[in-house]
Amino acid sequence: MRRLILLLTLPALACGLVTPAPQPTAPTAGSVSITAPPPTAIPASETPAATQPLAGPTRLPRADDYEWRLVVSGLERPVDVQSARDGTGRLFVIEKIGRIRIIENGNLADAPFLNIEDRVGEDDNEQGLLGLTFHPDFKNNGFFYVNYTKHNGDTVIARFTAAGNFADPNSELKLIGVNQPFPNHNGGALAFGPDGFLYIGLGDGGAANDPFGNGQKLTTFLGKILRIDVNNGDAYSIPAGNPFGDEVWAYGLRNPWRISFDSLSGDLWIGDVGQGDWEEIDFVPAGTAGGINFGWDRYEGGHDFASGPNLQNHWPPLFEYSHADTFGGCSVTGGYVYRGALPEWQGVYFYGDYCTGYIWAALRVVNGDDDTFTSTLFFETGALITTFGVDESGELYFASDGGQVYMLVAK
Ligand SMILES: [Ca+2]
Ligand SMILES: [Ca+2]
Repeated sequence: MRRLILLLTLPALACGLVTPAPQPTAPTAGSVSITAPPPTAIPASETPAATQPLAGPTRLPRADDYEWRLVVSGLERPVDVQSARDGTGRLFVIEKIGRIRIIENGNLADAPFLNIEDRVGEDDNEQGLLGLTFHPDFKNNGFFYVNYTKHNGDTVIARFTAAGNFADPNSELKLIGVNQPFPNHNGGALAFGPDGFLYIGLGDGGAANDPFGNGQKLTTFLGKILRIDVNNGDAYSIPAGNPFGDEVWAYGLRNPWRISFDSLSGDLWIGDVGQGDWEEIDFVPAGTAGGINFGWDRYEGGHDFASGPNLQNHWPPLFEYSHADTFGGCSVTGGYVYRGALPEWQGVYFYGDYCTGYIWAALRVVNGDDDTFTSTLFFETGALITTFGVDESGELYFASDGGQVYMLVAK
């Protein structure tokens, strides 16, 4: 049963212009000047009980007290930042051209962890090595998973095996291949859920207006989130609880550019890139059964898009923002729920926009089954935000298309 969610979306009330040093080289889309008004006053009428395991802060801190600190620069179009959660503290950054680089002790290692440039096609902006995640038992088995497009544009989901700071390109085991009708909307996100299954985000295949209706069509993997069991079967097996008896777990997505699970609650967060008007964040409470219809292309965000009868099973976005909004953007980058060392950020979901460099903080006030979510525009970075990431301590990062990785820190 889905929890009742009380949605309160505030306009941009608390915006901190936080300029990392050195400044990202990527141009800032738009010339919006944001001043920092007083801290957001979240209606804190509900005080979560101390026994609630998810209980966190009931209001956001002051943006001025935080900054995005440069960790490394010089990467070539980084698009994913991941931890192996193996106790080494390493961060792994994907370069779209087909490499994975290691950040260890704050330094970017010269030698790639993985180099598969020979098989990755990235002629189009949305093609390339696009997603990475590590097996929950990576420390013992060395398995990690990637999502990339081949030279012909088709998607591959594959497993590789690592040894130390190196993964043999010949260790590839292909799990799933997906034909791509157009160069764009390839998705890319990979994440292991609290159920131990691998979730795979795939876009609708591309062009515009979902010309083949892939989002709503259950006979294609395009426009879906797949769920597979990589611990059983030949390469993988279909989990018994999958709603349609195959790999498909959810549908109605346009281009889910980043999905993540809250490492404490197990809730699923999705950033689904819109077409011309609306960017959306979807939220699925832990334990929700598969078969969810996120609505594309009948809806873009919460708004009518393609003609046709209303979908009776539409799972609407938790948040959306408009391309027309001064404080909006044009391409959402889904992020993570913060579970690091700073108590004031516990349970806050961060997400951003590639075009404007804005970062929103979504506060969740826990109140039994009636949690309240409030999204507030919080940082103006000036960066082209391609992805967020968390390290094994739960600290938050983002990567810029200009080649940098930044970390959220208290000043
Ligand atoms: Ca495509
Ligand atoms: Ca949707």
